[in-house]
Amino acid sequence: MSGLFITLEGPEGAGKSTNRDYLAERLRSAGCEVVLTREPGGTPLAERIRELLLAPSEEAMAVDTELLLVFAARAQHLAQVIRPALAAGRVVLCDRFTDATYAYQGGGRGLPQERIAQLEAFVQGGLRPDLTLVFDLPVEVGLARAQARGRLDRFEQEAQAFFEAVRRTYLERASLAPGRYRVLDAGQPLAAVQAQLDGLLPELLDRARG
Ligand code: Z5A
Repeated sequence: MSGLFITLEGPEGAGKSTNRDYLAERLRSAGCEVVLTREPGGTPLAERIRELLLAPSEEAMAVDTELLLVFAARAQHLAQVIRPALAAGRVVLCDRFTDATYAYQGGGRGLPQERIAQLEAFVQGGLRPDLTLVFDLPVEVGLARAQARGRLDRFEQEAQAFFEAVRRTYLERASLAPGRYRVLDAGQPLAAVQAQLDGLLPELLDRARG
C-alpha cells in the first residue's frame, strides 16, 4: 500500500482548514482512513517550531532562519506522521506543505527557488504530494476573513504586495504542473466551494483506492 498524499494550499483566509475538515469527513464516509495534519506543525516538536515561526517578535527573523525552521519542522513531521501514514496506506490530508515554502519564502520573501528546491530534495528525497488543492481567492477577501478573527500572526502582518506575490506563486506553480494541482475558486460562499470539492471527490476516491 502506498497511501495518498493530498495537500491544501492557498493564501490567508482561503478556507483551507474549514474545507480540509469537510473533505476528511467526505472521504471517511466513503470508507477511507484519513490522517488530518498541518504545516508548520503536525507533531508536538514541530508545533513548537510553528510557535516560533508565527509569534510576532521584537527580534526580526532572518529569512534564512525562517526557511530552515520551516524545513526543520517538515523533517520532523515527515518522520513522525506523514511517511508512516502513507506506508500504512492512509490518505494524508495536509493543510499546507512545501508549495507554501515556494509561495511564502520564495514569492513573498524573495528567496531563490533553487535554494528551496535544494532543501526540498534534502528533506523529502523523492516524496511529493500526489495532489495539491489550491484554494485561490483575491488577497483582500482572504485578509478580511483573517482580520475578522482578531489578532494577526507574524505573516498576516505583512503588506498586500507580499500576499499578491504568494498568490501569484501558487498560480504559477499550478499552471506549470496541471496534473498535480487543482485550483478552486475559494472566493465563493462556502457551500459553492464545497460543491467544487464534491466534484473532485470521484477522482480522489479513485486515487485513494489505487
Ligand atoms: N508558512 C510558510 O511561510 N512557509 C511554509 O512552508 C508553511 C507555512 C508550511 C501558518 O499557516 C503560516 O505559515 C502561513 C504561511 C506560513 N501564513 N500565515 N498566516 P496557517 O495555515 O496556519 O495560516 P493561515 O493560512 O493564515 O490559515 P487561515 O488564515 O486559518 O486560513 P485558512 O485555513 O485557509 O482558512 P479557514 O481557517 O478555514 O477560514 C478562515 C475564516 O474564513 C474562518 O472564519 C472561516 O469560517 C471563513 N471562511 C472559510 N471559507 C469561507 C467562505 N467560502 N466564505 C466565507 N467565509 C469563509
